[in-house]
Amino acid sequence: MTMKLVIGNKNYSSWSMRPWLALRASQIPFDEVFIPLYTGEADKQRILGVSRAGKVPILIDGEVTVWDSLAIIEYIAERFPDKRLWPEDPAHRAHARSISAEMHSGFAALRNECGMNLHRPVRAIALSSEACADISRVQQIWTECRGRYGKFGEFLFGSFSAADAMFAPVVHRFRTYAIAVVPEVQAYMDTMMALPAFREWTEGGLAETLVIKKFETA
Ligand SMILES: N[C@@H](CCC(=O)N[C@@H](CS)C(=O)NCC(=O)O)C(=O)O
Repeated sequence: MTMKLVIGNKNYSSWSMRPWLALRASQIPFDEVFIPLYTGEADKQRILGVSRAGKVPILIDGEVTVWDSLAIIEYIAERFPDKRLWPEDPAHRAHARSISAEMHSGFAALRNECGMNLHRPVRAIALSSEACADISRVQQIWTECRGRYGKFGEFLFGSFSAADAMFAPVVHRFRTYAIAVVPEVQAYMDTMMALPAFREWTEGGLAETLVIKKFETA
């Protein structure tokens, strides 16, 4: 039976984007189930019907239900070891897991002030010092990875990995909010934006017409 990934709006749902990208970039077949976010009780109940956590993304693999973006990516990595979603070298893998966990649990100011919104016209906004610190830290993470693993390929750990999937929405945030970045970071962003799976998600998001008012900020 084909796995199902329950996702929210591609335009806004950065957590949905992460496992979707991990699956698609790894060419793992899955069916996509779209539940529009923040439309009211009926759609919320649909999400709750799949996972009592009440949030997307959710992966359904036969009898197994996995919720939360990073847990889903870990599950996929175990289920499809040949896809090498994490780097093979244990030290590189530990590094990839550390930055993925850091992304998953941190960067609240950047997330709050620069929500993912693919159809938002590109423009800069005034950011808090906390958001600026988040941006500096992301750039430090990416620059360090490129410096250490650049010889293996174009992505954070050479070939595409779970870490790239975890940071993918930040690429959109940096682009949309016209964040000034160093050349190595721009080169990495260009690599991500050229990835067919990244483009497919972006095109899907841009084709959506649903607007979530609370996310249409400055
Ligand atoms: N920590 C969770 C966060 C999931 C999350 O916040 N999902 C949002 C959409 S991006 C959601 O489902 N919101 C709907 C709601 O709260 O009703 C993860 O990594 O998957």
